[in-house]
Amino acid sequence: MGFIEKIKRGLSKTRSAMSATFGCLFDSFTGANEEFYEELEESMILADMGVETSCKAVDLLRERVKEQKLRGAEEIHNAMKDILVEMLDVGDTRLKIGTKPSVILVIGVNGVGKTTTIGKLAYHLRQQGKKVLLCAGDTFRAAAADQLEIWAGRSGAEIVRQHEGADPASVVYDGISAAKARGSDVILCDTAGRLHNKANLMNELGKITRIIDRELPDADKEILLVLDGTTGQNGLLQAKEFKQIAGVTAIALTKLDGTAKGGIVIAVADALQIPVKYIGVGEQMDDLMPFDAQAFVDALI
Ligand SMILES: Nc1nc2c(ncn2[C@@H]2O[C@H](COP(=O)(O)OP(=O)(O)OP(=O)(O)O)[C@@H](O)[C@H]2O)c(=O)[nH]1
Ligand SMILES: [Mg+2]
Repeated sequence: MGFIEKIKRGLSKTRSAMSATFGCLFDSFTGANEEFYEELEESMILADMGVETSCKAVDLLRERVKEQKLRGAEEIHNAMKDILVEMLDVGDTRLKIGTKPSVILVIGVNGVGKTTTIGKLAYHLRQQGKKVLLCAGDTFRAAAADQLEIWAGRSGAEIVRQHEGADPASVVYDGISAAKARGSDVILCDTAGRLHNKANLMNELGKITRIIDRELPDADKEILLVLDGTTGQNGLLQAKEFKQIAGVTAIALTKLDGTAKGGIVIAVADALQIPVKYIGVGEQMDDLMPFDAQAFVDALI
């Protein structure tokens, strides 16, 4: 299956919801009047683009329609798509992992899909010929490292783990030493999502990033925040917290195959001004797609 087909299939729920609202609106288009703009904004909010982002998108459209004297449904439809693509363009969507090794620290709350995303990402990087090392920084429960180990086996990555309850920063330290010794290209660090409170989380992530900065001062680093696409605006709130706490550099939105509200991707990129670099559209190894704004908007609308 090609890239476009795959992304369309992964977003099929959002796609059909959007065609029922957004699509219908353009099908019955009689002119760019106030009612049209209001309904357009409503259909975006329904797709979870968020009130602020939807409002901004429609305002931009109004301006463009006026400036460029657009009239027909198709012209306006295309202008709307262009605006969404522009709003999604908030930075380079490729991972910055040029140094050997480079580090991707994967963070996010409980159950959003961190470990699965690491597994899929490891596979994706292995396909590009990279030597990948997984670091089991979620030491909260033994099963977390076991789950990561299964993904290491599937994707052809190596893994460094310790016992349950070990200090995550020390696992990361071990991971970095192993990567240096073995000549790994990329270290992918898993972390626990179930920390009791914000102070706790800040403390732990702080310790991990200090180790990374100390041991690999010149390496490329990404702090990849994983968000569950089905949690909608709540995910956006989480993201804002993590942005403050951890200095997020990239976002992966998961489980978009399970939601009709994929507009959350646009809300997240616009509200945080952090690029979405990957989207998850299933549980299989190849169900992680590098994010492409144009392909995403084409698949959505
Ligand atoms: N449908 C679908 N399911 C997904 C996707 N990504 C992850 N999942 C599922 O979501 C569930 C949780 O995934 P995990 O990777 O264990 O999540 P986690 O963030 O590591 O969870 P904790 O370690 O408990 O914090 C699993 O059942 C995954 O298979 C996706 O893109 N689509
Ligand atoms: Mg996990």
